[in-house]
Amino acid sequence: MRLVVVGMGYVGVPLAACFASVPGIEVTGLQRRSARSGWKIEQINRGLSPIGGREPGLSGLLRQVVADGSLQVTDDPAICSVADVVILTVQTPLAEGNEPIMGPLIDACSDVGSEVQEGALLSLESTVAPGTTENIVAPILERRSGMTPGVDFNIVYSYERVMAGRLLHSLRSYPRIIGGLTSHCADRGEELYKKIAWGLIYKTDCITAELSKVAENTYRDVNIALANEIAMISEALGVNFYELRHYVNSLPNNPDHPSYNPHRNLHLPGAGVGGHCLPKDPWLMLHGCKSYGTKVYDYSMITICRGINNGMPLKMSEKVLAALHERGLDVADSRIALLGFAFRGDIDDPRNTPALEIYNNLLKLSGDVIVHDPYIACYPGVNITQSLSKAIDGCNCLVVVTDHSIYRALPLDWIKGLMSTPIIVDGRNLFNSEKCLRMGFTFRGIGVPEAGA
Ligand code: SAJ
Repeated sequence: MRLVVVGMGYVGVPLAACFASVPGIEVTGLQRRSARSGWKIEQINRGLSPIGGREPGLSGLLRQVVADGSLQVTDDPAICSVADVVILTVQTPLAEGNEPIMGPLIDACSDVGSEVQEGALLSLESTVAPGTTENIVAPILERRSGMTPGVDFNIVYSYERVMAGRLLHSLRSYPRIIGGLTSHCADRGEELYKKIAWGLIYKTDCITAELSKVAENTYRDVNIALANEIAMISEALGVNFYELRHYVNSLPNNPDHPSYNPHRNLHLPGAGVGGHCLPKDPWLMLHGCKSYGTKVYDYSMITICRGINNGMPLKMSEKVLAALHERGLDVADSRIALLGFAFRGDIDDPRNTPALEIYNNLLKLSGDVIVHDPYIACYPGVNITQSLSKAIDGCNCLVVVTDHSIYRALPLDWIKGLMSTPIIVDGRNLFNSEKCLRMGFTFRGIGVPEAGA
């Protein structure tokens, strides 16, 4: 079988490597020589992963499949003309007004449509507004190929569920949802994904699969917003949110009998919600409803929750100002150090990171802000270092933005010895507030009542 994966990103790379490790499957990665990602072509063809951070098993698998010739990457779409399967994993970012930017997907569909061969299977894995496969992707493929989708070739929508930090594990073990343009298409999709997915495979239609994907992430975004709101209320009432969360989530949850178990899963509040999924997918859901819905629905909660999560970076900046003020310090004369720039702990992905807004807010006020991140060495316009002592040395306020594991183990006396004034603002509940107070720190934390409150 000849299989092409379009887009060598967080989804395409592990996917290509997994399929390439299956005997009898020859994989070609298709990557445009764009300024941002063109370098990945040579990087992967040297057997090196373009994905940083901790990704168990990925580097070894990639090295192996490139070495044995099962995987190579090209920038030439003509490879699709001899492909039995083409999987599209291109990004679908949002524009300013939270409308999807369809250019990359449309270009990829046009390239593939011109080359696709009769009988091929095309799978779209990118997260899209519900309705995109049938209303945008299929018509482009039909126009460019001159063939009838679902008859002359097959189309499925099967969304990726890869989690940064555990890309291979999630790709292989999580259940796979396959939406077919026709039931035959769905059957072809099942045959394909059974070769790499050990989990359950569910078959449905395209719109149900598309909506399931964005609903999956909207559920998480809304739950994080709930945690953030209850954390603010906890602070106002002098309650430690994390103690409260322990009690709320203590309700039993027996997966064998969920129907009569009052399951609760309060998520975690924090410095903000970043990444390429949660800030985007709720808007894709709403765009699909608006564009392809057969009736108007005046949704509100999802957009309000997006607003709550987007408001957390400002809450962090406010806590920094309050903590400095408590020590009689003027932010304009203060040096501030942020711990963490990646959008999530132990990865190197800075996309939509809340750290950028916190950095820019504080830089406007203090003029002296430095960021530490163990996985990110540079970022345009950001004063970033990978030396912890350089970041902390002489600073007046230490701000925890990302829950990288290495921060949990930092000795508080070492931190205090380096700082000019011992102030910690903790956006990820990494430090014990009572211990910090006992050691003479001024402490603020998301979901943590102020001392003496
Ligand atoms: N976050 C919170 N509180 C939480 C959980 C996350 O503030 O309780 C923040 C994180 O700090 C981060 C952002 O939200 O800034 C996103 O975190 P995430 O853990 O949701 O990570 P993502 O964006 O990589 O989400 C992906 C999603 N996977 C796919 O779309 C395939 C999501 O569906 C998964 O639930 C999530 O990984 C996961 O559980 O790892």
